Amino acid sequence: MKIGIVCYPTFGGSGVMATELGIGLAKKGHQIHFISYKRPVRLTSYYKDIFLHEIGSFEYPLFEFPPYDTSLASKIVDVAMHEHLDVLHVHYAIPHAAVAYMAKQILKTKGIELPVITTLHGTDITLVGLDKSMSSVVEFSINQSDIVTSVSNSLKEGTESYFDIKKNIEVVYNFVDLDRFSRKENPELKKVFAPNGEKIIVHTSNFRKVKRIEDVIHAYSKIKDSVQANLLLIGDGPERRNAEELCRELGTCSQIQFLGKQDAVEEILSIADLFMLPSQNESFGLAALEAMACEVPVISSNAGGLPEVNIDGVTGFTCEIGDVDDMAKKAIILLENEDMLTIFKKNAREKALEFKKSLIIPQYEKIYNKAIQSVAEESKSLVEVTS
Ligand code: GMT
Repeated sequence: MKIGIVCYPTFGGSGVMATELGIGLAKKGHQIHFISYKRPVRLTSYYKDIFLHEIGSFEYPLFEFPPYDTSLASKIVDVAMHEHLDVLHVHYAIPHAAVAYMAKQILKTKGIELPVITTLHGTDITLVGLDKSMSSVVEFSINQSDIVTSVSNSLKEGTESYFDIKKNIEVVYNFVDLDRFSRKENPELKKVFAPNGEKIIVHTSNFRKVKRIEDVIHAYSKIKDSVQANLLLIGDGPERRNAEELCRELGTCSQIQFLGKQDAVEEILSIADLFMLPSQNESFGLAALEAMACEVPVISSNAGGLPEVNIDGVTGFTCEIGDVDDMAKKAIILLENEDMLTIFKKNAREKALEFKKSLIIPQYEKIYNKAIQSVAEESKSLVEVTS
């Protein structure tokens, strides 16, 4: 199949998933056309069946905001026509689902039927999509997609309760590359971050408010009173400065390292004992899954789809949002009990196996075939009615 994939190119989960999906599909013999405003960060190698079409930014003195939507729609039309796309898969509803609808209508006038699949990732529904300034377009464009998927049951239920959805939303979980994300012991690296045999706690995110980084730091400052542990914070974003301030206030700076954005996250996860993700909202929690694949138990909030990934009392613990006392208490129980920690590490990897790439990619292939078939049948019946 010739598959167009529209995504954000950044470190965020939706871009990471879209890129990994494209790479996985290309390895299975499909031709992939990424349409994005930059090279996706996870697209680091050359693949003969992967093509990148960058959306340019159109500057003109009249435009306070360059018209991304119009440039993207034109690009989709161009790629669909000239590369003969069989299907278009857009990741993150805003504005991609609406733009895909526009491109589909333009292509129709040229006699081309392009099936469109929209994958909802989380904040496009739970945060940005719910804003009154966006919601009518989000609802309309979800209903206009040929097939809609969401990355967890929780996100599906949320979308159906927030909007008037006429489509069946299919749940296709996020996936992880279990070869890349597997524990590879590295005593030398461990020594760098834990020179006195301290436990290592890790958090990775885009440091947005929704991640509640302050809860990681508050919980850590309680944990360290009972257990010798250091905290590694991976990623960057708007909340980093506040997080740094908080460490200074709490006097924990010497045991907390801000590592910034990292490409080889799996190397750091491989030396970790515990992962923390106390988010206010999390449709799935890809970062938690990647940690679990590296045998790292997770202390998370119970927001959104997190309980579908992190099983309370098995792969880690899920706590009420903001309950840093409970998070610290559960972390201490785990870190102080070697036998329990070993079992949870094993359980975490075992649970991650349910989200392996080779199980999830065929689900998308099936969805593409279904969309292609139903669009073909629709246009056939339209021809029969009009002739
Ligand atoms: O987590 C973010 O803020 C980034 C965001 C994105 O779309 O890039 O992540 C969302 O999509 C990921 C991939 O499907 C999910 O694993 C994250 O849970 C989800 N984030 C939220 O719902 C906050």
